[in-house]
Amino acid sequence: MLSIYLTKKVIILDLCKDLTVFLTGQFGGGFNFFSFSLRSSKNRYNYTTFANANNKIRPTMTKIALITGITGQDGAYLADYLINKGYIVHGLKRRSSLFNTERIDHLYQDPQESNRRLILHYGDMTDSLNLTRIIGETQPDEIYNLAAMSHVQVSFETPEYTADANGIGTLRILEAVRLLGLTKKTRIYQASTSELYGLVQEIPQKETTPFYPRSPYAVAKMYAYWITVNYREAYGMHASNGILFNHESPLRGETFVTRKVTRGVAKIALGLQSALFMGNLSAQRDWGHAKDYVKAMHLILQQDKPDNYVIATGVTSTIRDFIRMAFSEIGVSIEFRGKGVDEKGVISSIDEKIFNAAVGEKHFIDLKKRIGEQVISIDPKYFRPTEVDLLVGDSTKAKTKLGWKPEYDLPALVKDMMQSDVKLMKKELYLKEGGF
Ligand code: NAP
Ligand code: F7E
Repeated sequence: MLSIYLTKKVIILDLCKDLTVFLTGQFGGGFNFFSFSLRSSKNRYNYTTFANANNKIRPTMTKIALITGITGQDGAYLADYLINKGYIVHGLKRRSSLFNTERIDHLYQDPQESNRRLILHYGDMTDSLNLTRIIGETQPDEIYNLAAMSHVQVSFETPEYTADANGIGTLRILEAVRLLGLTKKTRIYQASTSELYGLVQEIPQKETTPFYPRSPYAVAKMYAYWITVNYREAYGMHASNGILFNHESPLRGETFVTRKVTRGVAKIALGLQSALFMGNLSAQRDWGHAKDYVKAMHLILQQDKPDNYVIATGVTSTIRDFIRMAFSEIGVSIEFRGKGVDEKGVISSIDEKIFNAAVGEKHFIDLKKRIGEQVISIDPKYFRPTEVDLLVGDSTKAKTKLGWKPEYDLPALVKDMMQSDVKLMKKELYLKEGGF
């Protein structure tokens, strides 16, 4: 029986019990598109036809991506990016006692909605049966394996779990694709890391630099790196490693150093916190913006051949520098005095105009009283048993082969994070003042 539903954007034709056709389109301006999808009780096929102003028609099939770690920083930016490119995105999320989808809530669509672009599945990297079922059901064109226990220091406390989720978890994905007969269809992106370089053997680090991992996290990621290469070589799979250097954003987890600093500085500015306790301030990192880095992940899977790519800015700075830059974004100058565990950061001056514009006049008087006071201290509990002292990447290969170029430099990243955290902490202050 044929029934027709009209909504603002979609025409839905229920051809029979098992077959539905969705028609969507956008016309006008210089660019038109028309797409239709067929959904049977078992499968869904999506087709999109683009026509430009000259009416040259280029039909393309809507791609399906599966993102593990979709609730994390990178997963959220990548899901947004792919949905805007017309993908249907499936995401693996862990069951938790509280909602853990805050970073992707703006993309969420109820399961009852038709023609969904984002579909979430419960799962875990330690559960092969679950991963195999989800990959079988979703038949992805691209898998982005971003799920991991991603905190280096925590990996010293949970080494076995880290090896399982980060190392064997990657094997589970690769093997599921192979067993399901998807080796020719499904391309795989593995979230490899600059932590592989650890005790660096070369400066800057590039694709050919030998690895020397320095944490259970990095050792697990080393297994994941090589098993990805092995499946590529053994079974001809389109499986690639993105060796990404540190990338941050307003969505960065609160216990990574950059976010800890931007949140802390915003709280100190608003009088919500008096000081920040830090670990090794001399470590050097090559920090980029996560928004730029997820574009590289996508580009890597669009290449004819799978490969390994370093994604980095090529600029390295100390944690101390990052702290200075975060304070300076709100007009506060910090002077570091002393060495080792006795090092401290003291407010040396405040630019009233910059502070008032960034934070607000009403908070200036209180912070001004703190000039000369200590706001940064060292707590050795943040020192790691083995540290990665210096990372700086050479992403020439990505720039030349992928055409990848980051838009954000470090000052632009710090500005984005500080603006976001000042706004967030103002909300916190408002709630606190309201008695919550
Ligand atoms: P993140 O914010 O910590 O996100 C990690 C994601 O993995 C979260 O969605 C988390 O779920 C999920 N996850 C953790 N353990 C899992 C498990 N056992 N099963 C299923 N999901 C699990 O990390 P990120 O910064 O977005 O990084 C993404 C990936 O890139 C990670 O693999 C990381 O190791 C790697 N990487 C990151 C950087 C960087 O600088 N950000 C650099 C190089 C490589 P919950 O939300 O439930 O915790
Ligand atoms: O530490 C030092 C710390 O935790 C950076 C992950 O995304 O990037 C990340 O790993 C540096 C280290 O990131 C504190 O000792 C000082 O030298 O922000 P982090 P990470 O360890 O570099 C890589 C590329 C990944 O793959 C990982 O998944 O900062 N540091 N004081 C501190 N670090 C923290 N967390 N907290 C401090 O108080």
